[in-house]
Amino acid sequence: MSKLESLKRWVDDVARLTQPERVQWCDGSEAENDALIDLMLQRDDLIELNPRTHPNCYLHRSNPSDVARVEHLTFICTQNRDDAGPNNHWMDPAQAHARIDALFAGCMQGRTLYVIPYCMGPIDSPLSRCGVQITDSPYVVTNMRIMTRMGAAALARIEREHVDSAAGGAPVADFVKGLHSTGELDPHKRFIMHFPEELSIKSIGSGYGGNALLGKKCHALRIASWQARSEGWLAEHMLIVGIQNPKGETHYIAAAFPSACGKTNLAMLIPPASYRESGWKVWTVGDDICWMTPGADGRLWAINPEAGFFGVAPGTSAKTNPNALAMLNHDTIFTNVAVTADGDPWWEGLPDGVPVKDWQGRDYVPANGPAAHPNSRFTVSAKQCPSWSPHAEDAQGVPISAIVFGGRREHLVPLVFEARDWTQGVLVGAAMGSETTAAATGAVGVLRRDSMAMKPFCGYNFADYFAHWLSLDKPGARLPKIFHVNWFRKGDDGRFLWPGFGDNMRVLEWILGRSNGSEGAEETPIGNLPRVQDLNLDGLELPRSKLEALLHVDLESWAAEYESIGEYLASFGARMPQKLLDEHRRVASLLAEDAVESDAVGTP
Ligand code: GTP
Ligand code: SPV
Ligand code: MN
Repeated sequence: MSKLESLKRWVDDVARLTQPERVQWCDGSEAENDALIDLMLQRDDLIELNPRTHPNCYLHRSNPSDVARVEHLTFICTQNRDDAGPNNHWMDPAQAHARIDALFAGCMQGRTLYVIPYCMGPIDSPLSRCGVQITDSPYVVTNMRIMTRMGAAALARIEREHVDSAAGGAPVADFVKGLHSTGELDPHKRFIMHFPEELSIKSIGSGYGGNALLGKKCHALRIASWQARSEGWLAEHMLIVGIQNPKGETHYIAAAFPSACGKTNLAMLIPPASYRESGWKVWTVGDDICWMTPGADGRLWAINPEAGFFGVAPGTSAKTNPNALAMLNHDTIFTNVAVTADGDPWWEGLPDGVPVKDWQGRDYVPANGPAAHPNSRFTVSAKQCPSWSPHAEDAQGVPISAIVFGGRREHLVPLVFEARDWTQGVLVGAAMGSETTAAATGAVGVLRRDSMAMKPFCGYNFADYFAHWLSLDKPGARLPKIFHVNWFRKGDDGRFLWPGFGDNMRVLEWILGRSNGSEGAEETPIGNLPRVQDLNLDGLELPRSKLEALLHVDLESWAAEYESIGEYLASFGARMPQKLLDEHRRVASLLAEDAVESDAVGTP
C-alpha cells in the first residue's frame, strides 16, 4: 500500500466501481511474480514450454478476437475536439468517462485488482516518468514487470516526487493513472481511452499488449507526446541504436518505422562479416519508443522508456535477427505462437522445428493459415539482449546523431535519401506512407499515411505535432540530420530488391558518413541520395541492376506522390504550419519542373 492519499483514494474509488474480490499492491518481487505464474498455469492462462530448451518460458494463447491493437476503438478525449485532430478518434471526456465507466461497473467481481506502480525510463533518470496501472489481469502484471521498472522502487519515486511537488500546496497528480480490465474480452465492449488533460487512461475489453500494457503505447506515446509538446521534448515511436566504428566511437541513431516494419530488427542488427572484421559493432538502446530532449549542448538526448521488448515473433530467426533469437531461450513470455511436439515455441520463418499445435491450440493444419499468429509476440527483458548497450540506462540518455524515417513501400521510395535540412526532414516524416501490417486489426498491406510512424500513437492534432517538431529548430540547437529508408521495395518479380537485416548496416554507415559530412551524394528534389559508388558494398552479392533500381527516383511518380502529400497536409486545415506547406510547395514545384525536363534521375 502507499502512503500517498491521492493514490489510495483513486484505488478505493476504482475498487468501489469495479468490485474486485481483493486488492493486491504489486512490489515487483520475484516471489510475487512466481505466484502469479503459478496462478496462470493453474488456470491454463499460461502453458509451460519445454523447460530443457526454454527454462522459465511460457505460452499465452489470447482470445482469438483479441490479437492486435484496435485503432477504431482507441480515443483521445480532450475538451476541444480540434486538440485531438483528424488523426485521432475523439470523444468528449465526460461522455467517454460515462460510457467506459458503465463497462467498468462490477467488472472485477470475483477477480483480484492489482495495483502496479511503474517507472518509464531508468529509475534514476530525470527524463523518466512514472505511472500507476490498475488491472485485473495477472498476464498484464507479469508483462509489465518485464516491460517497465515496476514495483517498490517506482512507488518510492512516485511518493518522493509527489510529496516534493505537493510541498506547500495541494497534492499534484503528476503520475499517470491507468485503469485496465480485460472485461469480457468482447470486441463490442472494448475501448482504449486517453484523457491527456487529466494524465489518465482507461482501457477495457482487451488483454493484448498495446491495448493492455498501459505503460507502453498509451502512456509512453499518447500521453507522453502530449506532455512532451507542452514541455519542449519529443515522445516518438522510434528505436535507438548505437553504431561503434573501428576507431571505437559510438554514434546513436533514432529511427521511426510503423508497427511491424523493422525497428526491433534494426535495433539488434549484426553487421556483415566484412564490417565485423574491421571492428564495427552495434549496440541496442531501444526497439520501440524513444523520448528525446534538447540538452544544454543543443543536441537531442534520448532514453528508452521501456525495460523490455514486446517483439514480433514471425520472421525472427538466426539468419534475420540472431541477437533476438539468443535472448528468447529463457525467461520469456510468448503470446500466440505455435508449439512443436517437444513443447518448443515455433513461428513462421524458423528454419527448423515442426509445429504440431497452432496459435489457437488446435492441431496444426496448413489449411487453417499460419501456425503462429502473424502478430504473435515475445516479451523479454532487455537485459537478455546480447547487444544491450552499456549506455542504455544512462540517466542523461544518449546523444542522437541522425533521425531516420521509413516504412514498407513496395514501389517508388528509394533505399535511402537524406533531407537537406530540418524543415525538409519534418516534411519527409509527415509525408511518410507505409503498407499496413498485422500489428493492428484491419486489412494488411494497404498503403496509408503514417506520419513519423505516429498515426496510431500521437496524442494530439498532427498539425500541432508538426509545428512542435519544426519549433525545435531554433538558435543554439544542434539537431541531427534526417533521413528516409525503405528496405521493402520490390522488383518486377515481386521479391524484395534489398537483402535487409544485417546488410542495412551499409545504409547506416552512409547515413552516419553524411551526418559528419564525409560521404558523397547526388541531389534530387526529394533529397540527397547515395550513388552506387557511395555505398560500402564489400561482400554483398547484388546485381548492379538491383542497386540501380533501389536508388532510382522516378520524378513523374514522385510528382504524383507530392500531389497526394499536399492533399494530406491540406486535410488538417488551418492548424497546419505554413512553414511545412511552403516546404511542400518548394519540393512539389521542383518536381514539376524536373519531371518535364527529364524522365528520371538517380540512374548513374
Ligand atoms: P512493432 O513492435 O510492431 O513496433 O514492430 P517493429 O518495427 O519492431 O518490427 P520488427 O523489427 O519486429 O519487424 C517486423 C517484421 O518485419 C518481422 O517479420 C521482420 O522479420 C521483418 N523485417 C524486419 N527488418 C526487415 C528487413 O530489413 N527486410 C525485410 N525484408 N524484412 C524485415
Ligand atoms: C506496435 O504495434 O507498434 C507495437 C506492439 O509495438 S503494441 O505494443 O502491442 O502496440
Ligand atoms: Mn511499436
